[in-house]
Amino acid sequence: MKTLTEFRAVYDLPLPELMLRAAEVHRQYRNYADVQRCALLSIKTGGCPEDCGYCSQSAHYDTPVDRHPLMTVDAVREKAEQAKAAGATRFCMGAAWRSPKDGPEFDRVLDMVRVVRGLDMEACVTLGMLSEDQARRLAEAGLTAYNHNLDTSRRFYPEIVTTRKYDDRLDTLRAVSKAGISVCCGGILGMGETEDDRLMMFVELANLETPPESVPINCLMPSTGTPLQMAPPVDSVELVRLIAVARIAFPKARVRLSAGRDRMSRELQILCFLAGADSVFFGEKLLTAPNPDETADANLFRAMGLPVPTAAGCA
Ligand code: SAM
Ligand code: DTB
Ligand code: SF4
Repeated sequence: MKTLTEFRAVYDLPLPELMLRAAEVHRQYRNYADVQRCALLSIKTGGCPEDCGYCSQSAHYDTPVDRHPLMTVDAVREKAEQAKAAGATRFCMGAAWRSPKDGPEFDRVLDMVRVVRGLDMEACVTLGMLSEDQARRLAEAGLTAYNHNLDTSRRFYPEIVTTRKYDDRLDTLRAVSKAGISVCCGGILGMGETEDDRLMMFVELANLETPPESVPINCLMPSTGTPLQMAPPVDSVELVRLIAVARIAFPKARVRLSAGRDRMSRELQILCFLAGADSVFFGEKLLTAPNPDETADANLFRAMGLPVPTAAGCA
């Protein structure tokens, strides 16, 4: 599938047919019992020069988020060790930068990547726009994946972000692929976009030279002070349909049920896994916004009959 017409035809299938098709792909290419748990850490918080209308960390908006400079490598090591002990197999680090500046701070991030890889976890970072040289240095440090979301369709993008262009995002994705790093790229639902906008984002992803290794699907976490603070929640069936289409379009990818789980029922999350999602962020906080706690996730995994995450690993 490469065109909007093809994506839309699948998206509009009767829901049981769509779910069954996604399940067939899921069974063929992935293991339903392997739901990856990723830990997320904000290594540099707030004060970002970009004006992304959804983001609590943009300096353009007056939000309740406190600014924090780049963490030390030792502090990150401690968090990564805790995450590993709690059963994470991937450790994702996010920085509120437009793009990283070469120098001591970027070198520190390279050290953080080496620390996470040294703990035998996958390492992912999201630092904004990268040069080819920065991507190469991250690859040399052992980075597994780079998260850089297209967020929405090309046509809707300027309604949400004006301080950079859609093509800037695509340039970074190309630099990341060229350096041999896996691409983690997806978007946000619930920003006022249409269902076609969401599918057009998938068309962009499907037409990349290398398809993404992982596709995060975030539901907007509305943050006080941002232009999208009053946005209504995403329709549940639209979310499930989109996840099923992601599974069919990107059969080998991790489809990540990312931000927004704290507002979803257990049943909706289970529907998302049945539609093909196979990864979550766990822990009470995403970067700045809340996420379900350990008990809620233990209940969720128990209800599905999957290994339950505990502080000592998996039971
Ligand atoms: N500054 C870097 C960038 O934008 O590429 C990295 C950090 S940024 C916070 C990472 C991603 O988080 C964004 O691309 C966006 O998709 C997601 N995100 C940010 N705020 C969000 C929100 N309020 N709700 C859902 N997803 C959000
Ligand atoms: C992604 O797609 N979702 C994560 C991760 N990549 C970096 C971030 C979600 C952020 C949710 C809002 C917040 O915590 O501020
Ligand atoms: Fe900055 Fe990233 Fe937030 Fe945009 S999404 S304001 S680039 S931290």
